[in-house]
Amino acid sequence: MATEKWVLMVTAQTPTNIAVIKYWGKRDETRILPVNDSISVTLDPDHLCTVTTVAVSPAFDRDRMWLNGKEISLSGSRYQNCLREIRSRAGDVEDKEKGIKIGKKDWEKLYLHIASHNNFPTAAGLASSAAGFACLVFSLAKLMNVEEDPSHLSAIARQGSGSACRSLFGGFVKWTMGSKEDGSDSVAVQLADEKHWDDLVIIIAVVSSRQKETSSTSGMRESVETSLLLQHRAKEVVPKRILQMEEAIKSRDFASFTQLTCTDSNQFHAVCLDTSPPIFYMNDTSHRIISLVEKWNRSEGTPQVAYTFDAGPNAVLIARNRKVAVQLLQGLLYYFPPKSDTDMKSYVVGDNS
Ligand code: 2P0
Repeated sequence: MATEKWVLMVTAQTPTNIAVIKYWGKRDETRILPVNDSISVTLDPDHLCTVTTVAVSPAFDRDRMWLNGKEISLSGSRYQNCLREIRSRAGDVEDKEKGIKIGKKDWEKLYLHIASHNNFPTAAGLASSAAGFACLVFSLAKLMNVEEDPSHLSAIARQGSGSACRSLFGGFVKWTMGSKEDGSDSVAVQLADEKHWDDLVIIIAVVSSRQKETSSTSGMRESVETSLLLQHRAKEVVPKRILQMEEAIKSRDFASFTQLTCTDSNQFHAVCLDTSPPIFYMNDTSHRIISLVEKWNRSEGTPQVAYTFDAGPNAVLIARNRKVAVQLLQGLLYYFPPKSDTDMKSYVVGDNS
């Protein structure tokens, strides 16, 4: 390692992902191991993403991190687990131009500075830890020359936030729950790449920008402890649904994809209602959007739009193609006209054309 002062840095950008078969419930809280498999679609990198720069220098005296410009603590176990796992896999790094040589062992004595930004307004209530932890792990792996494939990296990102493991890949991604106690087989795998089904357009209708009252982490803990429906869902429903969804994605069967996506979202929210005390993530506007899409799909005779809602009231709408997306946006603006800046806004996030 050269003795003079230097800084080596890497910047990466990682999009968030939207689950079409939901992850809800952990069998191991520390390692973040889920009670069922899940499937998601990763958004385009230009939308709803995190940009992270990681830097290393002998001038740094401790690990530090800034999120959207504000310093945050790295003392939590989720950050510590990710940093430890990455450091333990660090390789030799050489930058001939700068005359920097870092040996494997040197990483134990070097500290990191991390700056992370979400390119999506946090006020929209869609900020997700998925893109954040995926980007952190990916950028650190690049900086430290960690020679692991994305699935192995996904198992590290998973320890930051469960859904983060799915953001290590583009396109359609499955998070396999795994069966090993140490979580080494609880990894993400790509089912289909970004180009496989690029007709789809994803529209996010921001219903409320308010912070959710129950975090996903505590909500799923309460569901695991109290909901019998969650047990039934994890054991009996999701395993079959995962196979059906894999088939629907493979064959680009939009009717089947829509039926599975909508039903799974509704069951996830039914589990939330079955939790004691019940958790309400959707509101009246969310329910009105569901009714609108259901009526439209029925009147067309064949599904045009799939809906899915995460741990909040905002609608994620997946249109079968660009033409349908335009009609959908017109419908949303007609039925939910924005009265002011703070009213519902729609963000088209999946339009590649
Ligand atoms: C999902 N959600 O599959 C589901 C659907 C929300 C509803 O993953 O505790 O932030 O960090 O593992 O990943 C949100 O949960 O929770 C989530 P932790 P995470 O996308």
